[in-house]
Amino acid sequence: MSTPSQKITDWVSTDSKSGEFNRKPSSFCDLVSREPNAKFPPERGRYHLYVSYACPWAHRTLITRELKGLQDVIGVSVVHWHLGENGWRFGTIEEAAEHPEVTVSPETNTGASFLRDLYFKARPDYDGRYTVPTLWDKKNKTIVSNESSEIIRFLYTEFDDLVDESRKGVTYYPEELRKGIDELNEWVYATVNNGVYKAGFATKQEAYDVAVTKLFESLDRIEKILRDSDGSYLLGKILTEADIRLYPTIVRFDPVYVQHFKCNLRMIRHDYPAIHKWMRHLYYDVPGFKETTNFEHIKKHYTKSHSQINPKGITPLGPVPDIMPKNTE
Ligand SMILES: N[C@@H](CCC(=O)N[C@@H](CS)C(=O)NCC(=O)O)C(=O)O
Repeated sequence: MSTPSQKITDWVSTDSKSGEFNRKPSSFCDLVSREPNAKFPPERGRYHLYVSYACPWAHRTLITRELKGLQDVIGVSVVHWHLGENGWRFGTIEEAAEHPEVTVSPETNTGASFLRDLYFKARPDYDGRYTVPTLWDKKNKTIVSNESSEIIRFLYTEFDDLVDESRKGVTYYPEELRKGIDELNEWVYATVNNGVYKAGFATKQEAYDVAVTKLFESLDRIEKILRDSDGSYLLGKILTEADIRLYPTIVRFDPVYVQHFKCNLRMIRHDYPAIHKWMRHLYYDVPGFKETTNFEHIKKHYTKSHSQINPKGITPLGPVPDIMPKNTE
C-alpha cells in the first residue's frame, strides 16, 4: 500500500510563494452510461455513494439523488464529520448506537474503516487524495468517479430506466439553458464554490484579499441575477444544475464561511435579500434540499478538522439559528 507524498492533514495544498490554495483534480473520472457495452451501465443496487454531510461537493450529489428519486437505486454511506490523520472515517456500530442523533454509517458494504481503504481496493498503488463524494461499483469493487460535477450529470441522465414515471426525463441541464448554466457554473465554481476555500486556506494576506474580493463581487452579481429573475431560480422558472451547485455553498455561508474562512464582508441573511429568499425557498419548499442539509456535521467538520485555521477546535455557538425561518425579511 503506498501512502501519499503529503500528510493527509496537509490537505490544504497551498502554493508556498503566493499563498494561494490549489485544488487537486479528481482521479477517478469514469461515467455510468446507458451506451451499449458501457463499462458501468446503470443498475439498481449496483452503485454506492460515499459522502460527508459537511462537504459541499458531496452535497450536490445527495441533492441530485433525492431530486431524481434514486434513493432505492443508489445506496449512501455518510462518513463521520471529523477528517483526521487517516482521512475520512466511517462511524463504528457503537458510535451509531450511542449517538443516533449524529448520523454516521458503519460501513457494512465493504467492511472498510476509512474511505481510503476503498481507494486502495480500487487501485493498490493509488497516491492521490481520498475525497468525497466517491461513487463505488459493488460489482467490480472499484471506484467509478470521485468528481461531483460529473456524478450529478450522469445521475440525472443515465438512470431514467430505473426511476418512477414522474422522474423519467427530468434533467437539470436542459438543452435551451445549457449556455446559461455553463457560463454561471464557470465563474460560480471559481469564485464562490472554490472561492470560499481560496479565502479560508490562503496563507498570505494578498491571496486572501484577492479571493474574498472576487467572492463578494460574485455574490453581488448573483444577488442581481436572482433579483431580476422571472422565477424562483437562477435561470428563471426552472430549477437547474446551477442552483444545485450553488446551494451547498450558500447554505454553509453564514454558519461557517463567514467566521471560519473569514468571508465576513457581508452575510447572506442580512445583506443579500434575493439570495436569502432563494436559499430558503430551496431549503423549505423543495424536497431534497433540507433533508440533505446537516448543520451539525457542517459546523463540526470545518471547525474541528481544520486545525491549521482553528487549532483548539472550538466551534462557535452562532449564528443562531443556522438558517432563518422561511418568512422573516
Ligand atoms: N473535485 C472534487 C472535490 C471533492 C473534495 O475536495 N472533497 C473534500 C471534502 S469537501 C474531501 O473529501 N477532502 C478530503 C481530502 O482532500 O483529504 C469534487 O467536486 O468532487
